[in-house]
Amino acid sequence: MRTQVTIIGAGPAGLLLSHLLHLSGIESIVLETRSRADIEATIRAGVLEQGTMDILANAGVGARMKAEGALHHGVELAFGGRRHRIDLTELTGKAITVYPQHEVIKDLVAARLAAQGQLLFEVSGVQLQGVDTTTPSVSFVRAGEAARIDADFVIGCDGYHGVTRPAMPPQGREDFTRNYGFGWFGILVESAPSSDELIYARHDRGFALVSKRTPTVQRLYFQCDPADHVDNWSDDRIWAELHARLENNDGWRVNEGRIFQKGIIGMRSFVSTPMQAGRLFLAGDSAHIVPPTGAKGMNLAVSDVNVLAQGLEQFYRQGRDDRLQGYTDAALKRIWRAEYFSWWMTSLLHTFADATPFQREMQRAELECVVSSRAMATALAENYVGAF
Ligand code: RFL
Ligand code: PHB
Repeated sequence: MRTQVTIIGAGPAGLLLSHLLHLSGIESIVLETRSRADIEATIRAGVLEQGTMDILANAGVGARMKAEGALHHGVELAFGGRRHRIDLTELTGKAITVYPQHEVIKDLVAARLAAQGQLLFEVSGVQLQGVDTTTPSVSFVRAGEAARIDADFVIGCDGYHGVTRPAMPPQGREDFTRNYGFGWFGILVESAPSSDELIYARHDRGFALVSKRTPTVQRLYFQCDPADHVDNWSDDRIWAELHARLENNDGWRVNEGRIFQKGIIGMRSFVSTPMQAGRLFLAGDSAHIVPPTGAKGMNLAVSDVNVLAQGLEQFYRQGRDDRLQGYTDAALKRIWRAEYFSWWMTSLLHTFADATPFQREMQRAELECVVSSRAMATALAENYVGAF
């Protein structure tokens, strides 16, 4: 097989890149280890920045997002028994949309298939060859048969645990990592949302987050030990923990309901540079990870491939590669900003096992500053909506 661009991974980055390239008349093939049903059912992110919505809408995949996504004009910070609203729209003129990542995936898969796009699901043994040449290839196994795709470019959109980052030439690579030593316990709950807006809560027992998916499904998280196991948490224990962390003095309580999904994720910050080596590029989680407190991961994946698609379009239309050569620098500006904000939100809202009493007071004082100073609230709001 031959194509112009081989894309490894059918997450938001890989699917959107394939679609953007198609709109520019560039052919691609997407390779994915999991099944279509599996990628369309995996529960992950929920918050889309305005810029992400614009990119999806301009690519013709925004109709359901606009109809079914929930526009949010503010978020709440809760601590010391009180809730404080940050008015995103008043402070920045922008808003965010809560629309689940797996719905974005469904919309992108449908768009690719409607345009006869080639998505190869359930492949295994993906390996890269000739990444230092102008004719890189990818070999894999599909339905028990060995296959190979030759292309002009290979793009790694295969997430943090993928095969493309390890295939980057080691010379000159620099990785930046921070592990936080805690995780998030996430649940899906059958019940009406407890709050119209997201609530980020800091409590001495640990962080908690109230979000939602649909008018009948809530998404809730609480800080936990990343090595803990979901089986250690009965429904009663989960509700007791959430009520304790979300306690407040105005009588508001989180709505209980049937818990139909439980999972634990670790929290880390990670950036791997450069994001290009010859004809091999990385985009999305394959190159960088943020802790979910800033709700930035999927938004970064979308902005990476938006930059990359423009570079590939310039290459094929004008025979120039200066945009492609500038990809790492252009993408990293936004990535480091999101890394900073995600680290800051995480530091502000979680409990740290090694924090001294002094550090705990600094955290409390900083939260007070954020909710009482318009300047600090504006800085949070600008970063949260992605106005940078
Ligand atoms: P993905 O989504 O991980 O997709 C990678 C795909 O590649 C496949 N793959 C391979 N395919 C072929 N060959 C191989 N060798 C392969 N190895 C892997 C995988 O099966 C998969 O389908 O990466 P991508 O496209 O870069 O997208 C990144 C986002 O998924 C991620 O950043 C977000 O989910 C992060 N995130 C959030 N982001 C936001 O913008 N807003 C949020 O509110 C938000 N909340 C979250 C989050 C992530 C979370 N978890 C579960 C980590 C909340 C949570 C709980
Ligand atoms: C979610 O709804 O899954 C969600 C919302 C905000 C975050 C992280 C996750 O910061």
